[in-house]
Amino acid sequence: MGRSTHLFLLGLLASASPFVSAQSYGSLSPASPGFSVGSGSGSGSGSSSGSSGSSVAASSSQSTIDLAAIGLHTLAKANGLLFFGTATDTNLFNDTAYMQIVNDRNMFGILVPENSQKWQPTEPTQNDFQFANPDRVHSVATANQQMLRCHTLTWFQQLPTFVTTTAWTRATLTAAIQAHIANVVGHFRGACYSWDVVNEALNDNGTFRNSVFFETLGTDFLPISFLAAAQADPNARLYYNDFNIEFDNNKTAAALSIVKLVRAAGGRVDGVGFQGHMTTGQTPSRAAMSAVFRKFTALNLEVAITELDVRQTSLPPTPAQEAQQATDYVSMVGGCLDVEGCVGVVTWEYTDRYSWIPSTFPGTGAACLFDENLVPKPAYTAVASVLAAKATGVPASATIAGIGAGLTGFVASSSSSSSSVANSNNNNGQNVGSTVSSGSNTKANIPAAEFIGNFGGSPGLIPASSVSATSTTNTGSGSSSATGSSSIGNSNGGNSNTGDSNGGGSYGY
Ligand code: 9MR
Repeated sequence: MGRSTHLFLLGLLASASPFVSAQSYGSLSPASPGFSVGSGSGSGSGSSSGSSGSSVAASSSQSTIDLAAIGLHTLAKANGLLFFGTATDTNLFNDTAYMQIVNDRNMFGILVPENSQKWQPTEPTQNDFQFANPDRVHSVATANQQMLRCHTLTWFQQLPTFVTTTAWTRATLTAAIQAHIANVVGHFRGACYSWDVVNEALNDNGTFRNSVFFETLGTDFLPISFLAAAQADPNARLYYNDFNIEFDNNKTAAALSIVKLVRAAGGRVDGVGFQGHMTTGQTPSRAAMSAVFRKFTALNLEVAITELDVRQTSLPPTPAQEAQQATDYVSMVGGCLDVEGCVGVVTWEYTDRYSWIPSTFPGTGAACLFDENLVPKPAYTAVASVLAAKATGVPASATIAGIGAGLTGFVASSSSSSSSVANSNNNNGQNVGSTVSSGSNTKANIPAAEFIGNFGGSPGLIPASSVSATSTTNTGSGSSSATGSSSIGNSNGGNSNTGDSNGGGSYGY
């Protein structure tokens, strides 16, 4: 029996309400053809356009499903995943349209500070710790009842000058790592679902990267870091996180060796993060991806996709390129869905407006699920669709019109002009305004009851029963992450400097 999907769906049935309350975003609506997904129960369902704040009635056994309204996190939860999330940071918090989507826990159930928890911003000079910015990210997550993935501790980039210039000995660098981790992890104790303890320790050929850590300590910097993190927060899941380990190559094998190495030294590693910085047309198949994940879960590890984006190699993308991107996103997310022990997916910014890709790889980009106008792309619909299909158990027999081959799980039919009315309430007590989605909608047959009620509860909290059987000793730890029970305050200045002063690093992906 896979995950807790069936129990979860039973729970949804039990809490069913007569309405599917949908929300949407102004920027999502008319400009996103094929976006809303309605059921085969007839065009009347949910088509009362223009009535502000109304709900979409489930008038028969099936109802209109708006994949934007349901949101990726809610769909992921329906599959037994713990989260679908995004990176974000304080330098973007004054973009209200952008934040409206970040703040939607149906869309994103976990946030990751894109830069502000890194070593340079948190300890710019030795023993001087600065937490105002990451505290603000945590406060936003707490207010939204979202979890927090914490990122990152021992990494060769975004280091303060004192780390890169001090003439370290083994003893002094060990002490510096331990002090950094004790303070940073200690500050966020109880707030983090997981920590990326060591990030990107490997070269692409699988050898160790020549960082100040490796040069001074050899591989000992790995167990030193994991032991310090375990001591500072016994309940946070501790991850090794890297890119280009998705292809089952030497680097993949080296990542597995890192887990064994740390454990042999008495350290605790709970998970491996697959960053998932992919390129269109160069992404493993869903089956290949799940096979790689299983190599890790076989070691009693959880895995997650931690920084997903799929970049286009030429811009602007053609419809064919967008279809390829949709397929690639589905390979990644589907690969996770197919593996018990893959706990969730995080995108590295959800919109092209703020993606790191174009400045690092000029001429490439358009890598996110939403474009720079915050309009969801075919890749969004594809990911939402594959999550919906898996959750409902609809036979994987059809493709979604307009998105391309490779998407299964729906009985697709096109409808020319149906529109869905979005509710003005995001089920978190927050008024998010009402919009009307219209245009050429893709239709799908989705049993309504399996989604009804999914808006209730606390998607940002981790029920102990949802924690994968393959994860290690920390069951239930995440439940404290969204409750705001830690000592982290909410009063920070408006400083928008996330410490992102070291960008455009010298390594490639
Ligand atoms: O997205 C981050 C970007 O804003 C920073 O300039 C960059 C600095 O190196 O780091 C980016 O995030 C990286 C993440 O922390 C680790 N994996 C690779 C990500 C993209 O470079």
